[in-house]
Formats: sequence, structure tokens, C-alpha cells
Amino acid sequence: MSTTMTSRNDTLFDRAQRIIPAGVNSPVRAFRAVGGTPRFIARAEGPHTWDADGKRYIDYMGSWGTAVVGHAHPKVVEAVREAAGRGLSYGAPTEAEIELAELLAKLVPSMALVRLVSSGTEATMTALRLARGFTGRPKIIKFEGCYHGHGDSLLVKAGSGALTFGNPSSAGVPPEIAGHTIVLSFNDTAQLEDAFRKMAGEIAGVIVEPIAGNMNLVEGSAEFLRRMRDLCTQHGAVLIFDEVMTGFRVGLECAQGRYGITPDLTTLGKVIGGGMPVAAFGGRRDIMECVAPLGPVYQAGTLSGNPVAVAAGLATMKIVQEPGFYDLLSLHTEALVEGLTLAAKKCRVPFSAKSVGGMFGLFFRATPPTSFAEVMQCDKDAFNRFFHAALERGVYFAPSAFEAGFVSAAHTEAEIGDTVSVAVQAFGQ
Ligand code: KE4
Repeated sequence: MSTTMTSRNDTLFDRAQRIIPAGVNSPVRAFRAVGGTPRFIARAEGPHTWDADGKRYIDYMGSWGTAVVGHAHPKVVEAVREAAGRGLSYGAPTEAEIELAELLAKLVPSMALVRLVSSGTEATMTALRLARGFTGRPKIIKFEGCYHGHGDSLLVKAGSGALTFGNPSSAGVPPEIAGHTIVLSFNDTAQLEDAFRKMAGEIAGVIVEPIAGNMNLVEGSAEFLRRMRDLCTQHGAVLIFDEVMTGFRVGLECAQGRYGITPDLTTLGKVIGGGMPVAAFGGRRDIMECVAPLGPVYQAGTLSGNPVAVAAGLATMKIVQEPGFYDLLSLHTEALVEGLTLAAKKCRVPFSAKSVGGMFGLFFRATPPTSFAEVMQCDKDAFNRFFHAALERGVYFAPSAFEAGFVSAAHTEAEIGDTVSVAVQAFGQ
């Protein structure tokens, strides 16, 4: 496209900003972290998306991890079509919801009972309310750099002192609410022990991304997560693994299976809806039996367990259970990481990358970070230049230096090879 022609992305972005705050329905889509005009996606298929100008991209954003089987998978689309023809929403229980809940409980044995909701935020917000309702305690521990959706108690940043109570990280969150959230450093076992030493009797629960994907990709250390499990057991606090991103992304056994750690509650999303709004929370029977109308902890939702969304989720979950699905997904993701690392080396760019299952992290620093502080040392400007150079050449990474990337089963060696070729040029920018 000549530089004189106005891209439809620009035209649509101008129009969108006149009626939608910042022109987007979720902040990260506005490209404010990387600059420039967001691409308005017109369609997606397999490993590709096409923008409003008809430009094709190899997609590594994958709807933030949702599209693990590839976009518009024929079996998923057919399942949606068939379900939609029987009605879009009933507001009443269906057999399909039982099927999905039974499947999740089979694949994630820690989930003795499961409830479906429509977003990861709903799942984590309810998990916190459950922890507080079950224990009768007020405080929650979360970790800097982990994101768990936009529930008030989770929009909190570290207080001034390490163990002081959190301050709101968003306007509109009253200090009285933020004050019940303690924000600690990810992978800092000593600090976690200190928090329990000082406040054990007040801590309702600990929520963690066992493999963090919202400060780019940082794995929880086994020692950190095991100690977290022990401390929660010892002090009767509820351990919540937020696997909205890692669930069925890092493997069929999820992150908890990789670590061999059993949380008390798990939250899921993204993959289990296959692109449609399905998320879930579940876990120990004695805790889950506190949920209304069984117990006193209220939670509800008009579209929870929506039949069309559940059909997409069931079709997706059927595909990810096929033999070898994650072996091949991991292989391709590792090949991408190795190829990018070699390309950066060839261009003498300080760069590192790593992958876990079908998710990966790109870091403009010599070694992959193991903490939020190390993530903050990455060269954000170098990432932004690389992001746009790749985007121009038809490769779409997540539009932020602090987001993980995602490969789908539809990405073949051809897409991985093409991406590495583009990266050699993009690193050179
Ligand atoms: P949603 O409410 O966006 O469905 O899920 C919130 C959530 C909860 N927990 C984890 C670990 C998550 O990663 C998320 C959402 N992830 C972001 C991507 N970093 C969604 C993208 C967006 O906010 O637009």
C-alpha cells in the first residue's frame, strides 16, 4: 500500500475513538504500549489474521492465548453453528454444561466442583470472595506483575513498604478495599514467609499465576510455589492458581500438573471457551459448596454456561486432547524461540527468549527474567521497534513488551521459518 493511501485501520481507529473510550473495548488493544495504530482485524483463519486493509499476519497474539487450536477451526465453527441453530441462550441448565464441567474436573483433578462463568475476571473475583467467605478472613496476597482481571481487590499495586497493604492501581478502587490486598514480589519465598509470620490469621487466600504471562513470561520457581502451598496448608489460607492463561496452554495437565502442586481453587478461561466467553472456577468440594445457592457466597451470571459458548469450548477441548497435540505445539514454540534467539545473535542484539508449552516470552535483555524487577530491566524501546518492524512485515506479536506470546496448533514449520526470516530483518531495524 502506498504511503499516500490512508489505511482503513487509521480511518476505523478515528471513527472508533469517537464512540468507544480510546477506540477499544480492552486497553491493551489500543497499542499505547507500542505506539501506532491498532490493526482492526477483519478475519482470522488458522495461524493468520487479516486487517481492515486485507494485510495478512502470522498471529502470535492468538486472542491472548485463546486460539490454541488455530483461528476458525472447522470443527469449532461447526459446533457453534449447530448450537446456535438450537437457540443462543436459555438461562437454564443444559447437558452441555455438565459435559464441560465433568471434562474439566477429569483433566484438572483438584477441581472437585466447577462453576462456569463468562470471563477470567469473573472467575478470579469469585475465587477471592470464596476464599474470604470460607475462611472469614479479609486479606488476600497477590504478586507484583501478575494480572488476574479487573476485580477491585486485584487492581492493587505494592504498598510503600514490602508488607504494607496495597494501594489502588486504578481510580475508583477505594483504599478500604485495596488495603486488604498485600502485594509481594513474585518468586520471593522469604517475603511470603514473612507475610504469613506477621499476618497468618488474617490471610484468606493467596492468588498466583503459577507461570506468569502478564509481566511477559516468568515461571514461578518450584521452591516458591511449593512453599506457598505449604504455608497456605499450615495456616488455613486458600491457595488459588489463576490458570486463565496457562490452563490447557502449557499442557493438558495445566501448570499445576507440571509442578505437581494441588491448589485449593483454580481459575480457567481463554482456551476452555475456544474463543467464546467461557471461564470457570473450581476446586475443593468443601470450599465450592459455599457457593450460592448451596452456600452463603453469592455468584451469578445471565450468560454463565451459555450453550453456544460451551459448544465452542467442548469442540476445542476435544481437539486439545488428541494424542501428541501438546508435543507438537511445544516443539513448534521451542523452534520459534530458538530461531528468534539465533536471529538476534546474528544481529548482535541483546535478546533472550523462552517457552513453556504453547506460550513464549521475548526479552530484550541477555537472559530471561526470573522476577518483576528483572522484567523491568528489559529494553522496552528495542521491543517496540522490533514489534513494528515485524508487524510491517506481516508478523503480529502481542503489542506490549510485558505480554507473553502464543503459538497455535495451526502454526507449521513454514510459519515459524517465515517468522524467523522476518525477525532477522526486524532485529536489524
Ligand atoms: P478476562 O477477564 O480478560 O477474560 O481474564 C482476566 C485474566 C485473568 N487471569 C489471567 C492470568 C489473565 O491473563 C487474564 C487476562 N489476560 C489478558 C492478557 N494479558 C487479557 C487481554 C486483555 O485484557 O484484553
